[in-house]
Amino acid sequence: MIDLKPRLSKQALDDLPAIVTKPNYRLDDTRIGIVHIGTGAFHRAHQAVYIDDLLATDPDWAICGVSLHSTEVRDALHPQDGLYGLLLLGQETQLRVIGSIRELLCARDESTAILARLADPAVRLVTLTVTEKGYCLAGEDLDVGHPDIVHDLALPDAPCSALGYIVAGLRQRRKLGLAAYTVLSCDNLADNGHRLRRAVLQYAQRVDETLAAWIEARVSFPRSMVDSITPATDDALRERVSSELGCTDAWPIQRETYTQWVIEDRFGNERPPFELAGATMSHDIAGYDRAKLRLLNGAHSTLAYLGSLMNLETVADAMGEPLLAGFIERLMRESIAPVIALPEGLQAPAYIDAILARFRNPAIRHRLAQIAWDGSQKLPVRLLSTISDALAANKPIASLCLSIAAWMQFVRRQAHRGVALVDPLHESLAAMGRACTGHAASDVDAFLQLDAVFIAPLSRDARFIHALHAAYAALADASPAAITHALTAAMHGDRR
Ligand code: CS2
Repeated sequence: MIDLKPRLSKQALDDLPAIVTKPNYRLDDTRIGIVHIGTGAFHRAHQAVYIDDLLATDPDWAICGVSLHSTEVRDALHPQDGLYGLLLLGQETQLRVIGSIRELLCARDESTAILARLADPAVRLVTLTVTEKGYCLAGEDLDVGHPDIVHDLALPDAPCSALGYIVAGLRQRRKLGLAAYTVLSCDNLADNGHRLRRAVLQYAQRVDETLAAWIEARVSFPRSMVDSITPATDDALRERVSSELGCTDAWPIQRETYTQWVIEDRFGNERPPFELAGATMSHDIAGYDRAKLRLLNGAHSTLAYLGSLMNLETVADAMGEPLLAGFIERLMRESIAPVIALPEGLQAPAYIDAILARFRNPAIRHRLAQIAWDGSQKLPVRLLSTISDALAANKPIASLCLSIAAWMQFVRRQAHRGVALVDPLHESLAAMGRACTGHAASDVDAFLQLDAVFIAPLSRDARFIHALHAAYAALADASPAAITHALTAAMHGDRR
């Protein structure tokens, strides 16, 4: 059937149904103040919405969205004047049109325009959501063998990585005598600002030592904690949003109603009044990101691997399985919460209750397969750091090790089925998965050789290795029956 609906655009705004919330500012009155690298769903569901709330009072903070690799987002949103629908899924649903992304550029063919934006004095803030792998780290340090870093170090004025662009922009600013911009990581990484700063300085050091010193002295890298569950866009969402808008939206976004953003208030240049849009400005956010990554994301990844092995499809489906839901709840309450220092004012029981309710949200179909992506990057910050802390405190780790063993079994199953993993280490993981025989000690020991994931001293800790062998063996052939058995055993193991 031919779709006769007009495309979502500036012109179409006036004719949108009254029930749709629209930008409460004139798009043409705004000016770009932020360059954001990584225009994926999370950015458009989270930061772009906070900025959309601010533009009526402060029109100088519109966003220039930069995609590093794919042209898809730009090509979808350009004909829509950067506008897109955001469906908020809670007890009631709400549809908004977001207008804060006023320019879209793709590094593939608009590198000069991106560098010009980075040198624009009106840009005072560069933000990024490039996911764990976009930081090009090996452990805590810059991965100097990473192909993108090798490329950028050879051609620092024609970069392809986020670090390369950040540094190329700062280099121009220094040359032009302009103030530096603040660089704010909005990625779901522990200590995201510190890690980014370290990687930027290590990279800049290799480009030009005096530039590295200038960056060290002038650029601030605040930390931030971001939280909002954002399932990937699918055709059902495209159809639903386009039909509710009465115009075609090529790339709408969906997310839960809940959203949180805690930002360290340490900006070297002017910043948007984020607090007016509901963000929390703080001087100590370490506790918040630890709590979020280890409780919410640690539980999410566990659900993703165990749930996928049980042939379940979504987080809500997994939470509908009483044994798995019970395991997740105990994992958070008994294995994770007791070994993390929570920030003042954050009460673990209430925080965990809220996470469980969010996971059960029936309005959201958050696919476990999406959360299972990039396990090699996610497990260290989400679960392995908790295991290290639990061992240091002499606390039980059987349940936590079951999460890690479930990932290994998941890798093994996908490899044997010939299903490609979405993971920067997919090639080595597939080879390892194919070589797995089901013998716990040899399979687990092969995975432990992945030193980008399992870092010493944890990877050599006899208690960890022993618990991991036991968890992997308990999952046996990773059939749903074996998993049921393993879940029960792990919970008893930790209680002994
Ligand atoms: C999820 C996160 O995909 C994943 O790995 O755990 O994206 C999660 O939904 C967000 O961090 C919630 O803020």
